[in-house]
Amino acid sequence: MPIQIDTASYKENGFLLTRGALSDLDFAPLVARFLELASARTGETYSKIDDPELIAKISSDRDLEMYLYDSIRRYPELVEFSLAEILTCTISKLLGGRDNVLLEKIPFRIDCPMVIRELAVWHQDHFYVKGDPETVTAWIPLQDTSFREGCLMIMPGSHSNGPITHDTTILQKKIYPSDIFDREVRYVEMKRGDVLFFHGCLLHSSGNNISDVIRYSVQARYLATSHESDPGMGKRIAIS
Ligand SMILES: O=C(O)CCC(=O)C(=O)O
Repeated sequence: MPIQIDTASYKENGFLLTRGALSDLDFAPLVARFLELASARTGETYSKIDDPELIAKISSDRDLEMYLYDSIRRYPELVEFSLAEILTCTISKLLGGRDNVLLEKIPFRIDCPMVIRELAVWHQDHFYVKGDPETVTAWIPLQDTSFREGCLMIMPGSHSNGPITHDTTILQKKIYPSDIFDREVRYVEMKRGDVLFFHGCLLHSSGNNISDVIRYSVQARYLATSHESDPGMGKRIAIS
């Protein structure tokens, strides 16, 4: 079934939620790499990312969690996953042209149950990602992510004010804008295969993972080739 891409809604609301965009085949190489890394590091064999033993192992071993977070980026699967045709085609429509790049730095978040250490409090990506405010983030969960798993929260339409001041520090290193909390909040519950695209100035926040599974997610970022990006986001990978 072709995916509807409502660019007018994206412009107005600052986000687009595409249901069922990715299939198991899209996820398979990335998941296989993750399981291979986890198995090699622990000496155990895992065949799925929601294996309760794997969840327990990662949740109790911060070094393992950080190792997996860092290591997965050294392999090609994360970039290849982020170049899936459905993602790049949607990006072309949202950015209004085919000449776009993917930024090399692609976080693969591992949010363990009941851990808030890495919570991304309310922010605009532009504050951290810098570069062009029209940069689009594709937020992609690797499992169904409802309220319990800590689905992303967004403030629809909040991109329209452009970049705003982030003035308050919390959790040692996270900074949020303190005068935004009179806005409407939407919890974006997603199924595996859904993709949430959002504008660099859309206010959003992690939810708390109060489930008993790990909330794995990928954040890939794209922008027009003619627009600038911050060197901290790594190389610019042309989208063909
Ligand atoms: O996945 C999350 O919880 C937060 C991700 C995020 O804020 C981002 O990608 O900018």
